[in-house]
Parts: sequence; structure tokens; C-alpha cells
Amino acid sequence: MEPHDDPGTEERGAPLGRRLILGMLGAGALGVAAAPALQRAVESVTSKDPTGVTGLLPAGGGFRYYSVTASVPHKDEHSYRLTVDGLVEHPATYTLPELRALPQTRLVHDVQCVTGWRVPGTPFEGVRLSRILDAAGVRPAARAVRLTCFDGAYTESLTLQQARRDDVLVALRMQDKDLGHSHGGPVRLYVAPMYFYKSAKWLSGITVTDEVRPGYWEERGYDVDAWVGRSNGRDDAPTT
Ligand SMILES: Nc1nc2c(c(=O)[nH]1)N[C@H]1C(S)=C(S)[C@@H](COP(=O)(O)O)O[C@H]1N2
Ligand SMILES: [Mo]
Repeated sequence: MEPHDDPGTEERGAPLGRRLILGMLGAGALGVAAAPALQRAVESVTSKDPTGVTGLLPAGGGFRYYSVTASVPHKDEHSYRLTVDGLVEHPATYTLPELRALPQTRLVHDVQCVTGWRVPGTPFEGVRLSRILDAAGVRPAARAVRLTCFDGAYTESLTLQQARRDDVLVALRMQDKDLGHSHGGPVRLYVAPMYFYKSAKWLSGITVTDEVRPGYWEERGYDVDAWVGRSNGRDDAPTT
């Protein structure tokens, strides 16, 4: 097994997540209660949507719509930008046509939300994050990547080793269609081997950092190293 496949050899994230979840729930119902906590948090945020529209947006196909903000600006071919900065030799800004012109990778895996819902065999397509990092020239002191979103609130994080995996994409397409707004279009992160909260929607920034800065849900108790079946209190579950 590769070290980056084994959460037991990854020092970051899991102990933090474990500690916070234990703090939130007490030592008893770890894992059983962790998923409903996220579901409740999401529901309490979306239920504050003053327009009442969020909960009505089409998700479909087994997906559920998630946003931690009540509304998200729409971006298209003309207005969309992805910035790459931090500990890199060549900071860059990509337009949507520029991202489309790069080599595209198509992956098909099950989507798995930490709250339990799953969508089998979902194709995603886009540019490998590793390619964008290589083009930027990551500096030796770099250890992690911070992802930011144009909803203005959501963030995510990956170790550099995770970010360089072949199954981590800056995704432009899902289910063989351009990514729609509700699924985080025009561009979202796609982290195939991890729970879907790692796959930040409405991606607008990639900042290379010297250490992991926990993302939105990770500050709220979820694991940074969010391997499906092997994190967030599910370490005994079969890996799928
Ligand atoms: N910007 C942003 N990205 C996000 C989220 C969010 O609230 N905001 N929710 C995450 C969670 S918990 C899940 S399960 C998926 C849901 O993606 P979907 O709305 O396309 O089903 O997006 C992830 N990425
Ligand atoms: Mo989720």
C-alpha cells in the first residue's frame, strides 16, 4: 500500500478531526453521530436562506444540493477566473477556455457524502491538479494546498502529496456535461478517494501553503484526511 493511501501513516488531520468530534459528541457514539451532525448543520444553514430557493434547487440523480451560503454568484466563460498563488515560482490566473485547452482526464467512481448518500459510477472530467501545480512550480517549503471558492465562504485543504494524486481533478465536467451552477460549476475540485465534502464547489483559488489549514467542515470537526470508509469515525467500515 502506498503511504498516501494509508491514513495510518498520515499524521495530519485524523487526530485533529477525532479530537474535535470527540469534543462535540462525547466518547460514546463516535461515527454514528458524526454524519447527522453535518446533515443538521447543512440543514440549519440552508433553512436560513431568506429566498427559500436553496432547498428547491434541482439536485437530481441521487445528488443533494449543498451550499454553506444562501446564494452564490454565477460565473461563466467570460467572468470565471482560477488563481494559483502562494509558495509557487509562477503565480497564474486561468480562464475557463484556458483550462479547457489543457489535457483532460476522465474518472468514474462512486460519489460518497459523509452523511451517507452515494451516487454510483459518476464520471468527472477535468485537469489534474498536479498539472496545475507543476506549471506553477511548487517551492521546496510547500507542504499543502488551500482551496477557496467564489461563494466567499467554503474552503478546503489537501496535503501536497494528496493534491498530486492522479485522481484529484480541477473538474470542468460531471456526468459528461459541463458542470452546472448547482454542482459547483463552472469549475469544482474533485477528490475521488475522499468524502465529497473535499470536492469544493465554485473553485476560485489554489494557494500553496507551508502547512495544512483545515477547511470549512474540517474546522467543524471533520477529518482533513477524508478517505472514504477510513475516516470520520468509519475506520472499521469496508473500503469501497
Ligand atoms: N463551495 C462549496 N463546496 C462544497 C460544499 C459547500 O457547501 N460549498 N459542500 C460539500 C459537500 S458536504 C458535498 S456532499 C458536496 C455536494 O455537492 P453537490 O451539491 O454537487 O451534490 O459538495 C461539497 N463541496
Ligand atoms: Mo457532504
